[in-house]
Amino acid sequence: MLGQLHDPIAAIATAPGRGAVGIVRVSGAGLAPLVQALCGRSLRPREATYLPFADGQGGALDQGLALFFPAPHSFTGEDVLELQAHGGPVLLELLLARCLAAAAEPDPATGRPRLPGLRVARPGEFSERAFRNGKMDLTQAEAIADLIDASTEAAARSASRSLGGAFSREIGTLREALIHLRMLVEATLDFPEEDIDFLQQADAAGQLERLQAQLVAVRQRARQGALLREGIKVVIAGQPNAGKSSLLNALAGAELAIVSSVAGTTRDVVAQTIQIQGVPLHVVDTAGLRSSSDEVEQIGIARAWGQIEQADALLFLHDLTRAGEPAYRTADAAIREEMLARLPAAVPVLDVWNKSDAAAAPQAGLPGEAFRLSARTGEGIETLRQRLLEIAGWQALPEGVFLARARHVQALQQMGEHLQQAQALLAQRMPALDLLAEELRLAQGALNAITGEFDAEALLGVIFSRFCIGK
Ligand SMILES: Nc1nc2c(ncn2[C@@H]2O[C@H](COP(=O)(O)OP(=O)(O)OP(=O)(O)O)[C@@H](O)[C@H]2O)c(=O)[nH]1
Ligand SMILES: [Mg+2]
Repeated sequence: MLGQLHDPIAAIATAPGRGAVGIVRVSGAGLAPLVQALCGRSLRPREATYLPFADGQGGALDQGLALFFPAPHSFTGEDVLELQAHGGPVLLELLLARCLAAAAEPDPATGRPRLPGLRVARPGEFSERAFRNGKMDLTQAEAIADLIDASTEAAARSASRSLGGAFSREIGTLREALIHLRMLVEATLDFPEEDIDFLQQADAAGQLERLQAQLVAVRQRARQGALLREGIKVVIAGQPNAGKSSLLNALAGAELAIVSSVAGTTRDVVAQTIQIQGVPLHVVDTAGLRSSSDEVEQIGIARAWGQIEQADALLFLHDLTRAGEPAYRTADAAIREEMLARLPAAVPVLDVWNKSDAAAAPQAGLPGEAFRLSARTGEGIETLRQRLLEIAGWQALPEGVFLARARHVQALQQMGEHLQQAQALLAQRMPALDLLAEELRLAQGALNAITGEFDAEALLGVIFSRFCIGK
């Protein structure tokens, strides 16, 4: 495995298909002989040189730009060679194959292979090397993938902010505060005669409280970042003919799902991702819920329940024109009961009354604040969009959001839980210092997992060696 980590690697770095330019990239230690073979000359560091790429038989595969980045000043931290050729898939495959062959051939100068072990890179391996060689931390490496995958402008901008290190810096600030606190506690452990007075004098409780407050702010922004990246799933459910498919179409601005006055039109699940202020919402239209003897409709209803159970938010749609019918209200109540039984408590349910255009003014028995709209005329749709954003938990934060992943949010939450435990311990009259130290250590473990820094123990050692408690 270790050998694998250091193997030289090569890959076509540009997207598959045809384009004006295509890039083959090689990373490894000691690329100079390979550069010589492919380019017929040595290259000045970080300067583009226009030249023919040698095919190994005295001819040229293509003409293009060659760039050589000697270690450690490269993306991966190793020697990197970039060949920018014309962007034809066959040509690029040939160029990549030529790199592999030239690497295996003996170097005329030494008689040994030019670059032993050169192989095709696995997905993400260049970034992995950049991470392993300390060129970036994990959040930045992930941000590269997120930037490439970004489906909205807002997501791209915040991925770019994470890549620039905005998220890492926030984590770094938390880490510093935490390490300082750990130093105090561990020092107290090492010098028991100092015990708790020492912690009190150093205001350990105050430090812990401030750290919690900082964490809350970072968590909030990370949650927003994760929302931008992953979005939420909104399932539209309700009785047949309530206008669920019409509402999906209205939200999407396109005729995606079949609409008809026949109750039980929708059988399959129809999903569409829409954006509201850059936040992706995966909206799902489902079959109307009722007891049915139609086999296909039954399958559709079972699928609808499957979707409901996976929803992050539920849009329970009702027909306003039927609000006065007791049987209709009874059926709605039965559906609601089953929804509540099947949904985790945290999933919000938004009641929406559709067909406001066709209904007479205020319906008896409806709560005054009942949310009305018309999928047909579009009345109330904009308000619904805003409501959905609120339900998703989106707040436009003033400092700008950095893109984060669910795993980051979870890690920050874990850290918060350990800090809470630590606070509880510290609040006791005779705190169990070893338990306190352990909770803080676990908190730091959660934090380190975010950036992929596992050297915190070593770091503590360094700090401790210089740490003087004044005696
Ligand atoms: N007046 C009025 N009619 C609407 C509105 N929305 C939907 N309808 C009509 O209501 C009927 C049912 O609409 P759909 O969108 O197919 O309803 P659905 O809830 O998807 O129905 P199923 O797929 O059968 O569960 C159609 O005739 C629509 O034209 C609305 O806002 N106002
Ligand atoms: Mg439908």
